Amino acid sequence: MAKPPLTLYLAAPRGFCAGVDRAIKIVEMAIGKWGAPVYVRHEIVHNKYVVDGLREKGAVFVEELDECPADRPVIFSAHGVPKAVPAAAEARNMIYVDATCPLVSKVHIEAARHSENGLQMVMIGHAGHPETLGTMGQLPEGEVLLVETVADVAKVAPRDPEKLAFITQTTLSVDDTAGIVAALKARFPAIVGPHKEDICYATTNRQESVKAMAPKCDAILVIGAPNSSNSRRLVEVGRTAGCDYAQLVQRAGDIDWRALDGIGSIGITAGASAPEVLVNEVIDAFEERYDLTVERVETAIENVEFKVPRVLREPA
Ligand code: 0CH
Ligand code: SF4
Repeated sequence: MAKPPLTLYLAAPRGFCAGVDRAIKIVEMAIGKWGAPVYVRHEIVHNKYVVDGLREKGAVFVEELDECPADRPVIFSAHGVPKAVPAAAEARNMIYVDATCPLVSKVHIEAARHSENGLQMVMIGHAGHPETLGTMGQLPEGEVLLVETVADVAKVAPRDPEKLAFITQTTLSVDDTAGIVAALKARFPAIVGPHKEDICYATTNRQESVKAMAPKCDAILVIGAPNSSNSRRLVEVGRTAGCDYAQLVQRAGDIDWRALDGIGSIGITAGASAPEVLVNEVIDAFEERYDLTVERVETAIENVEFKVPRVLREPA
């Protein structure tokens, strides 16, 4: 029987960002240098395939530092950690490597600078997300107030409304965040912040390309994990931009083929922590069932690369 025709729109950029690539390489290098096991505090990036692959090579994933033995190296995930974590590792004389993305570290530095200038901070982010915990944990409790929505802005109770700054998680929805920033500026005209927000280039670009393809897609699949903030935002952006059926799938096996019955076009993208091998797996699954025409929807060209430390150093 002839396969039905299907146009597959492939978003570009998609998948791994520079921070994820660097974090994974750091774990691989650490295993190469120190042998197994190397401990990793939190999933190095939010992707089961990546984590399982590193586990096979000798990484042991834990949630908290006190689950690590003091005589094995530990790596901090790309999302960043509260200041107390490296301090505790030092107190235990542990070897540690910080795989926090440089763009997350940049927000940490920004927070410290605002605090030195006597400003209290409002962080726009998701409660409980490791990046939010890490960024808020750069400063003593009470110095960073969290807002998740426009409605939360009304509840912010700063020490001094004239001495406020805002910072954001790097993986938020660009449009939702713009709304929250506007509400903050309306309520606290003196608030200072970055030029726009701290959302990173990779998050912004992946959302742009989903926005561009959504109006012509009968369905969109975002390859990514349920705990991946940036991947989940891509699903929301797809829906908001006009594609009613946008779903997160971790792998081809998660695709609900029945729900896709009768479609003429599909959009495919991948979160910043999802490897390209999984994108190919999904495309192959469509190829088996449809007569595919693949069209790239390219809205930006990325050439960002972050240096991986050449030598992983032991603390002095
Ligand atoms: O999108 P989140 O932050 O949940 O993390 P991820 O899926 O592991 O992607 C990498 C981003 C890491 C920190 O910005
Ligand atoms: Fe860094 Fe952005 Fe990637 Fe996060 S999503 S690891 S901030 S480049």
